[in-house]
Amino acid sequence: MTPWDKRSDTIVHQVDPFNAEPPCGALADHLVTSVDTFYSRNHGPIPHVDAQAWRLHVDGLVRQPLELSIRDLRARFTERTLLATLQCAGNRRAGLMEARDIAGQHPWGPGATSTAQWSGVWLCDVLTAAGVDTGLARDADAAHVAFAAPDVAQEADPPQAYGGSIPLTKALSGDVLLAWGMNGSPLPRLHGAPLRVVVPGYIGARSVKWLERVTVQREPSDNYFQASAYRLLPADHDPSAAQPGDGMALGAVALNSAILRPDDGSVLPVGTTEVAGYAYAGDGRAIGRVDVSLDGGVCWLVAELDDQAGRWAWQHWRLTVDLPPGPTEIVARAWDTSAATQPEQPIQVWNPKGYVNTSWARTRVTARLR
Ligand SMILES: Nc1nc2c(c(=O)[nH]1)N[C@H]1C(S)=C(S)[C@@H](COP(=O)(O)O)O[C@H]1N2
Ligand SMILES: [Mo]
Repeated sequence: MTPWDKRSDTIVHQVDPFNAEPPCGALADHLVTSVDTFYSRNHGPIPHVDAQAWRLHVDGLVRQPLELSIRDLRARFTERTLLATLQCAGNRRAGLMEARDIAGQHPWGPGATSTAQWSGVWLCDVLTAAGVDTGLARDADAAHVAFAAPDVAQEADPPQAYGGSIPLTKALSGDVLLAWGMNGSPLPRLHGAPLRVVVPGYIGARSVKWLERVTVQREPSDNYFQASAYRLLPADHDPSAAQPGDGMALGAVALNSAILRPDDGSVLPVGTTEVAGYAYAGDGRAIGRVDVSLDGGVCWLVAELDDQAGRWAWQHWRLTVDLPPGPTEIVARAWDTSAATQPEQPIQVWNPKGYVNTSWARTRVTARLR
């Protein structure tokens, strides 16, 4: 049995803390990922939260600190739904590891991303009720909203409960959800019940699960997962010697895509086969086009792209290609609406902690005559 009711073909990177992704074919075709397929990323043990006793604390630079039960949240604020893709910053790390070693990190494939229909209340409605300091709101770039959770990560230095932050501008922009529902059902414990943050367009790490406290403050969170982890270090930086604040904090997701079908290493008949995948542009941009090449990027074919199902969801794409006999590496690259595209090789974006592999999607297949 796969833990946490995940599908039987789940790729489990670690049982405790639980870290798992679906085989990539399971993500093909479906705009919304079912809960049993949705990836799971945890830095500590899954906490038991007593939903009756639980309260959300809203404090910091607010005029009216709040303490809200789920019932209060439901009664005081309008329920909203948000279709949003979550993507771990470690998605596709395995591709970086093939190019150069990365120590002590899970080799995530392209399945550390999934999409759900989330329900709950807008964070901005709750912050407005708390009366965010208007002076701050005018200078919102200089301020941050920190999220705190109870799960203690032993891997953190020093061991500490999980947390993170986002800029106040993002928090007030709308679309950041405090979610109690996932795909029309109550949010499962594994995915953050009773309440989690969903920060669409940002790396999954900011979508804090088992949320306990929201704090408006002048500085980003000093939590390990904001100040030390989820930072893009220069390629020559020794991660074991890194200090808090080194490198770039990751926030907005970068343009990315992956091939979900055929599986890497497939043996297929010579002739037509369908290539399918996802593309995701991240914060504030959309996918403009996806191209596929069978000859290492000399000639490109334009894939058929699904309509965008909302600002914050990935788009699936597909293309029927004609496979010649023998081995072929199929590559794909997405373009966003700012005409940015993906870099060719993983080594070009390699970094010591293995985040944000935005290089071309690749799958190697062999075609045989029937
Ligand atoms: N409290 C808490 N929230 C967390 C994490 C965690 O370990 N603890 N992991 C983060 C990371 S790195 C990701 S990618 C997403 C994964 O969400 P999921 O497990 O629901 O897929 O949750 C984020 N929120
Ligand atoms: Mo993540």
